[in-house]
Amino acid sequence: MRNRVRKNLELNNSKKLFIEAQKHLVGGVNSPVRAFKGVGGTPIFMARGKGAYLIDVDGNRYIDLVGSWGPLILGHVSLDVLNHVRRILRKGFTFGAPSALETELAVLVKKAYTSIDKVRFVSSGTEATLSALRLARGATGKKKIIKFEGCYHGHGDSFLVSAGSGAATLGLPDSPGVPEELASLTISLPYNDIKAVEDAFTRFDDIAGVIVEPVVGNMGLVPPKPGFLQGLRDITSKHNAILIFDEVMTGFRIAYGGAQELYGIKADLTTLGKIIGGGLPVGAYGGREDLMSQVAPEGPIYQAGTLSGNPAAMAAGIATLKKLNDDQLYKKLEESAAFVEEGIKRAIQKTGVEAVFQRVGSMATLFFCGHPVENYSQAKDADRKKYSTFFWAMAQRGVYFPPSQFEAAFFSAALSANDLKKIVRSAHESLQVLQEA
Ligand code: KE4
Repeated sequence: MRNRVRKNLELNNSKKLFIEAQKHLVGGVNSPVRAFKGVGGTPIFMARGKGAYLIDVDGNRYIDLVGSWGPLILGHVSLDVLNHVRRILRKGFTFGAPSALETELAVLVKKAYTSIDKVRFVSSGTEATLSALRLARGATGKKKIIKFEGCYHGHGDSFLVSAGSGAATLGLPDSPGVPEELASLTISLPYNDIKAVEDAFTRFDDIAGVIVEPVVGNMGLVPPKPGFLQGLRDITSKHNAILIFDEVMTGFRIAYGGAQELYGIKADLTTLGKIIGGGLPVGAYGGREDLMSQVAPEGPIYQAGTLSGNPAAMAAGIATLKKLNDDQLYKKLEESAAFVEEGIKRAIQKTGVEAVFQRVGSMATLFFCGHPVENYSQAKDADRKKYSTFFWAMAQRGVYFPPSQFEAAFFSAALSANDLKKIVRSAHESLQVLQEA
């Protein structure tokens, strides 16, 4: 059965709204990736989400494989989440005072993450990672931080840093506005290169910590090579440095206990976001008691936030995690994503298009290159033009892939068997479009 293909995707209302938006909002968006620079064309304005689907302002319906970049693992407007948020909102939007909901969500997070003794909620993943970095520096009295090329930890100054000239050299600003003095405290290394980390610790004795996406989503989906994460654990323990697992994307995504459950490694600090807010603004950092107890008001390391622990966001997170705490749900997610992986790999073979499909759990990326991707320099070999053609061919067939080669696709528990078949069929047809181009 062939797909219904909307040859010229009708985007007139998106076009009009984008023209208007650009007069008032920087780039017409509130986050750069939404401007579709990665795939060209008009950014698609969405009108509503419903289960596994997005409906845009021109009435086009898509199977949603972005899920707001990760939070919507249950799909759009999950009734359990909606009803709980409604109940809580009726009692008040925000108090600027403690509420029992914050404790309730913290208990759920701690049950999933045995490495977390204490939690602090914030309002975004960026707040979580920059707070965790301040804590690592404050607790160790050291200044440098190791991150990995292609990993994204939000827009905190210390993370907008690219590698210096050679491995284990001091970082350079990746954005105007980031002072060189600060960038030079960040060492940016190739992901999956444990030798480069060993060299950095040999070369520098003031490394406060290592922050890593334990499974990378932000250069496209790149899994850790066997031994890489354990290597980071061993090296940071040996050198009294803090191991920070940035699980903003992987937390409750690749397993209920995230990468730490999947790979059996305990981080010293963990950052979370996305899913724990069920679609409302939340971030969190947490970890060892001896570290977290140094954060204000218990300790001297300062961090605060007006809407931290916001009742509605807590309610959305509580309802989401309660629903997720079900092995059958992760089993279904794994089966769905594996079905799509198998179908797309078959389509790659049949069409002969040069592409590799990489996946961990319900996160995946189709790279348009001829080799597996283990780090950022390999990811950059991918053909972005081909990705853009693929993206629009899929959109015409009603499947919404991430509008960037360097982002992960996310599968939700709301996807039906027919949705999965449609994704595979559309991918096959879209790869054929590339083959015939
Ligand atoms: P936020 O500040 O966007 O909530 O979280 C920052 C962040 C931190 N750590 C990881 C591993 C992340 O993936 C993110 C944010 N992810 C991007 C998607 N690649 C958010 C989408 C966007 O920037 O609009």
